[in-house]
Amino acid sequence: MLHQGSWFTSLITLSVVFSLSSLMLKPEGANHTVGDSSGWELLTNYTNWTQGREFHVGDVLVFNYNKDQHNVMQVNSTAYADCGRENYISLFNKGNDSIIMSEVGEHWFICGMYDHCENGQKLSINVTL
Ligand SMILES: *[C@@H]1O[C@H](CO)[C@@H](O)[C@H](O)[C@H]1NC(C)=O
Ligand SMILES: *[C@@H]1O[C@H](CO)[C@@H](O)[C@H](O)[C@H]1NC(C)=O
Ligand SMILES: *[C@@H]1O[C@H](CO)[C@@H](O)[C@H](O)[C@H]1NC(C)=O
Ligand SMILES: *[C@@H]1O[C@H](CO)[C@@H](O)[C@H](O)[C@H]1NC(C)=O
Ligand SMILES: *[C@@H]1O[C@H](CO)[C@@H](O)[C@H](O)[C@H]1NC(C)=O
Ligand SMILES: [Cu+2]
Repeated sequence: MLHQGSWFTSLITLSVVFSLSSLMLKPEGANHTVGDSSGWELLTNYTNWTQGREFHVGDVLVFNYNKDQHNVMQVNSTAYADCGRENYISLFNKGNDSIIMSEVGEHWFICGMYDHCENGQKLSINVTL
C-alpha cells in the first residue's frame, strides 16, 4: 500500500513537472504584420487580410505605416462602425507599432487621420485563446 502510494505521488509529481515545462515551452505569440508588405494604408481591404488567419491571446499585431499619413486607434464597435475618433481606447502613432493581443474577443482598429476610416482603413479581428 505504502509502495503504491509513493508511486502515485511520483506520477503526480511527474505530470506537474511535465505540464509546467509545456507551459514554459509554449511558443511566444505570433507576429501578424497588418496588410503584410502593404502595411497599414488606404488601398488594402483589411477584412480580406484577416481571411484565413487566426489571432490568439499573446499574438502581436504589427502596424507599419507613414506616421505623417496614418495612425492607429483602438476603438470600440460603435466607433469602428461610424469612424468615431473622439473616444478611442488607445492611440498609436509611431509608425511601427506592435500591439499585443492580451484579451479574448473582438478588437477594432481604425485610422484616425483625415477620412481614411470612412475610406475603409479599418480592421476588426477576433482573438481567441
Ligand atoms: C516578433 O517580432 C519581434 C520583434 O521583431 C521578435 O523579437 C520576435 O521574435 C517575433 N516573434 C516571432 C514569434 O516571430
Ligand atoms: C476583397 O475580397 C473580395 C472578395 O474576395 C474581392 O472582390 C475584393 O476585390 C477584395 N478587395 C481587395 C482590395 O483586395
Ligand atoms: C463606445 O464608446 C462610446 C463612447 O464612450 C459609447 O457611447 C458607446 O456606447 C460605446 N459602444 C459600445 C458598443 O460599447
Ligand atoms: C520604430 O521606429 C523608431 C523610430 O521611428 C525606431 O527608433 C525603432 O527602432 C523602430 N522599432 C522597430 C521595432 O522597428
Ligand atoms: C472588403 O471586402 C469584403 C469582402 O471580402 C467586403 O464585404 C467589404 O465591403 C470590403 N470593404 C471595403 C472597404 O471595400
Ligand atoms: Cu490612414
